[in-house]
Amino acid sequence: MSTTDDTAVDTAVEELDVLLIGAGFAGIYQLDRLRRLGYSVKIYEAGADLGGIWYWNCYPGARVDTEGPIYQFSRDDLWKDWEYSERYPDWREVRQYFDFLEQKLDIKKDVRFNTRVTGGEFDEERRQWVVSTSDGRTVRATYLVPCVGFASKPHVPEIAGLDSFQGVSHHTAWWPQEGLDFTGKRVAVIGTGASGVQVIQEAARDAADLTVFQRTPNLALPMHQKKLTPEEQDAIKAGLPQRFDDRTRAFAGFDFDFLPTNAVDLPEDERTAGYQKAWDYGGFKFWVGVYQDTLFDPASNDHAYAFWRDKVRARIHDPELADKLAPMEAPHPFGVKRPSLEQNYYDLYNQDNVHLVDISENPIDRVTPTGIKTRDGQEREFDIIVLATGFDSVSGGLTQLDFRGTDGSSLRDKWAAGIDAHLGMMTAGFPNLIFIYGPQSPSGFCNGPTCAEVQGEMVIEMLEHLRETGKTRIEATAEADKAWSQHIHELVSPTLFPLAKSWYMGHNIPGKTIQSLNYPGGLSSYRSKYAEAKDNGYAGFQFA
Ligand code: N01
Repeated sequence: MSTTDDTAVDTAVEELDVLLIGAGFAGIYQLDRLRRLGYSVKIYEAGADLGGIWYWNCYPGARVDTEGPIYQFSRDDLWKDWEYSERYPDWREVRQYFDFLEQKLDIKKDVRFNTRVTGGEFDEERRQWVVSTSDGRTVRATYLVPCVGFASKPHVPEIAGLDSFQGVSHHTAWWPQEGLDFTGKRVAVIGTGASGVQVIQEAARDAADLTVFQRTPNLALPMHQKKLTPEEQDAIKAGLPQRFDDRTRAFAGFDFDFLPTNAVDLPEDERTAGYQKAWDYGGFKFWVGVYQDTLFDPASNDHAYAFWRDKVRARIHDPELADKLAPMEAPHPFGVKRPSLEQNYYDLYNQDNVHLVDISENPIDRVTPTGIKTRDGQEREFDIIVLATGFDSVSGGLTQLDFRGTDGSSLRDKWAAGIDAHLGMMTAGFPNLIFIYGPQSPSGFCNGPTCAEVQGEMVIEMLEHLRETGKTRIEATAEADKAWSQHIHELVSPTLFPLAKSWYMGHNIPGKTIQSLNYPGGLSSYRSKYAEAKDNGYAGFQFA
């Protein structure tokens, strides 16, 4: 092709039925389904490969906190030919799964990589989103479906002097694709969320010296990681159809749910036996697979915390360290800030090369060219600073894009004082903009592949409904948005979630409105609410 032809192709305005943003689980699911249904559809993806979050989060130790077998699509032609080698696969193996998806589904031919969507406005006359990209492209699409996940806007806190550091510093979600070796280095990790715990486990093994800057202890749970034997793989395969079915109903999109019993109603030995069983199973079973009153009743929650604390403290030799990592008094109710899964997280603090700085008592004063200085005047020197400081979660991936609605104002401005989004899928003033994993949907409370399918099917049904009825415009009503927010408020109010400062409620971003960013009623209830709206002619949506 000649240079002239290339230019002609590059500057042409692409017109699509559906533009998807992001080539993670949700985007890939939509692309495959919509293509088969005859829609003209493409994914625009900022990264250079498939994987979404797994493209960006390639920090040492990055690993799925969901059991591998249910961290995949449930379609027969996909799961029958795939298996992860470990119970909880790492990022490399998840990337191999995306390569497998490519072989099976031929996705990449309809993905424009290295293309970051920057914003878009709705052209009312032509009923199209006019979307722009950072490389100056314009694309028109009748429907715009961001599949940007709940963690696509990394959060770097304002720490004085951060730019002056002369060593190497990366946020976990902007990790260099070529990797970074901790061997023999002096490493600092700021943050002890899921990313922090994972990177700390690697750095403790490889670094000459590791210092963890902890503001809030992570109430992490045992992963019970293992390599899967061929016999175990066979047994897993035999049980998968049932597990896929179960995951569409369980609270968090896993294949287990809360026990239908209140911890407070049980005699102590029975209650403890229940905790022990969940603990021995491993993973999130001790969280969203224990007693149903755990996240509601402070007395029940205290029992869970005490069980967790005693298990963890037994692994830490130094009592002062134990008080920091697993205090006698819970730092916040158990399970209302996301617990991580850990392998040797508490044991590693017994190593001589690992140090903990409690920045709730002794905050970071500033980063210097050679290290980190704390309020007490002490300066520690580092070669590498890892920012495991999280994300502007759930809504940030959308509000960082400059979407302009029918009155010209931005989604960011509309949601500045609080998010209202009917079914967590659409919001008034922004017709034909439909979110997957959006705020006020199960989003960060839902296993990714489960919601890519469950919510993905809802979007497809809506698009099919539009096509069948000859309509080309759908918009949530302002009343439905408000009613949905009210519903979420009523669901979250009796829980213990508002008692912790977490990204679930928007606490981690200075100035963000405090509200439940995820739908807190569980996936089953969410599906019922959607079905109710659908059965009532898509109540809360206007069509034209
Ligand atoms: O982020 P986080 P994350 N000064 O917000 C601290 C998913 N995920 O990237 O707790 C000092 O949880 C902050 O302290 P505090 C998963 O859903 C999944 O770890 O606010 N510290 C906290 O310790 C997860 O929940 C997987 O007091 C500051 C940490 O930084 C979500 O992504 C892997 C600070 C941030 O923790 C986010 O996890 C990784 C400041 N100014 C992530 N600001 C897998 O399943 C923040 N912190 C594989």
